[in-house]
Amino acid sequence: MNYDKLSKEVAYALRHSPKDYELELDANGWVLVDKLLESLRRSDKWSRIEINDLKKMIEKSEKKRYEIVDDKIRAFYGHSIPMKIQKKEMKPPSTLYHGTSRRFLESIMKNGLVPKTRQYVHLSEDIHTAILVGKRRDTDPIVLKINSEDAYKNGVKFYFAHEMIWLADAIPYDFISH
Ligand code: HQG
Repeated sequence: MNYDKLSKEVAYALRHSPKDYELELDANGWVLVDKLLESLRRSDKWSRIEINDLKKMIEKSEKKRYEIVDDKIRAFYGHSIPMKIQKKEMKPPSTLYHGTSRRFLESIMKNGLVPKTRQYVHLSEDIHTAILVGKRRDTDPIVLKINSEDAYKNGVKFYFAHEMIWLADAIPYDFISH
């Protein structure tokens, strides 16, 4: 089984187009694993898919994108559906990082970091992850340093996705350096 392809398809189902898969996410983004499997099986590609394939997909991935707990599965981050997924508001580490394309810098300096098509701005705890995120769009990305301690003190809300990824509604440029 091609787990990368499966992961991409699951991203569509759990982050972007649950309706196309006849799925309804709950307030925290969870769906029943059985419902997801049922829906994936309608496509020839995944006609024999089982829960163990989803578990292997999660295990083999270099990125922590999904979790299965009991009979449910969810994406940790990345949602673009209109219904905003509720994330746990939390005090962030004092510094976070965001890797992005150099060509976006001018606009970010003017408007701060905004979620664009997703529900939240995505931030990393470590520089290495930020570089990988930035490299998706720029061979030589820029890593922005977020003074999350000051931002938090000044009322910017942060949300926990998982140990390495934090989310925020928007980050004004006052709290960003590069
Ligand atoms: C940029 C992937 C101009 C922002 C990744 C980013 C991550 C602005 C792009 C996760 C801007 C949005 C999320 C402004 C923000 N002006 N550009 N004011 N504010 N931007 O893909 O953070 O592999 O929605 O810098 O690895 O790149 O799918 O966000 O470049 O973890 O699991 O607008 O998605 O994870 O792009 O990536 P995205 P992102 P997966």
